[in-house]
Amino acid sequence: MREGTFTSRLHDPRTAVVIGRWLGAALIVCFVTGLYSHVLQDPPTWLRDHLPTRPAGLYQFTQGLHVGTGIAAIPLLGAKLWTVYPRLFEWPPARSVRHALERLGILLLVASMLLELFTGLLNTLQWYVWPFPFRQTHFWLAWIALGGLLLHLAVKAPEIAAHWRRVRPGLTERRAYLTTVTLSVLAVTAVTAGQSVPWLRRLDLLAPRRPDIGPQGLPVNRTAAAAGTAQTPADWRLQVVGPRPYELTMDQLTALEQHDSDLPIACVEGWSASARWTGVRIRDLVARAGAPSTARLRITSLETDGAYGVTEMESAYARDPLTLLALRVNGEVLHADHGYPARIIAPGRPGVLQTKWVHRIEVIA
Ligand SMILES: Nc1nc2c(c(=O)[nH]1)N[C@H]1C(S)=C(S)[C@@H](COP(=O)(O)O)O[C@H]1N2
Ligand SMILES: [Mo]
Repeated sequence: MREGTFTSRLHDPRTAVVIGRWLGAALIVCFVTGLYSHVLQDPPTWLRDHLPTRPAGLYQFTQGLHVGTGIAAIPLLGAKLWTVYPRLFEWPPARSVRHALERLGILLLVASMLLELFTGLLNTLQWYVWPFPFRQTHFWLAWIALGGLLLHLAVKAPEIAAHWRRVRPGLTERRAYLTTVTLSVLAVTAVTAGQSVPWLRRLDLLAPRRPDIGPQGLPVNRTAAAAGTAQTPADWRLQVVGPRPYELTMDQLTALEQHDSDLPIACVEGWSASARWTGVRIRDLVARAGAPSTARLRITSLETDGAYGVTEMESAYARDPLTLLALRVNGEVLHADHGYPARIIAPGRPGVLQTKWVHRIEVIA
């Protein structure tokens, strides 16, 4: 390193450790909640029967944390990089094989972390500027970043241990710097958390959704116009396919026993909103088709070319008394954008699986 180039006393290990702790904590929470979201959307066979349906708002909570910690990690990563960046200009670039590997690890860590936070942020803004599928990319980058992080922690363990405790007197400028970083984290959190925390919604300036704005007071990701489902075919029937298949008209559906469920829609993008849904229990529809309560279901929408037109529902959700084929929301017939004539609403599930414009329910196991 060229001496005297980087004069701030804050390019020091203690500052790096203090910020690293917060960044590390945010990333671990973000990773675990992200993994949870991934598993709910795409459960491996052995986990299918163990997905939790309670508490009903669990996914709303974990996904709120996922997006919240991811957003908080952005200023923290910036602060961390600023603290350590003089070391990125170390000269000569490698003193030994071990040193070269260590630096390669850092490169991988920083690159995967930046990409991961960047793709996540753009996804919350529904801005898909990349040609590759978001979820798989985000998922694999997370593992690469985790590997890089663990390697980094192992390599730096002695230094981390040496600077873990505060030495008095601390640097005044460090305290000022850390206060600034804390305030930035609080600020970005405060102006986005309103997308899922109702009492913060007036501050919700940066997040793309507010939980109370949209038809019937609920946000919409994909409108009926975009999905090509604004006009319901005149001959619409709910088809239920099982051992004893049958069809129901809307009048027949509304004549069945109706139930209320107070459940949130919790979008993977971080926003969530609760509502009172009214409709027929999925388990009643399934039983009527002669299927057992262990049935897994395939739900098909009138929407034919979207990524979420066909979804699968594990048996734990299908037999849950809160899981409905909803016909109404907050006392009104569903708006086209919320899935008229009928939509799925189930406890503890990601929003993408709460299929709208339902026209077929099929027992698949
Ligand atoms: N058929 C269909 N259902 C769908 C979607 C979709 O694109 N097509 N979007 C899902 C997503 S991503 C979310 S978050 C919820 C949003 O429901 P809302 O628009 O009623 O708030 O609907 C889900 N159901
Ligand atoms: Mo969503």
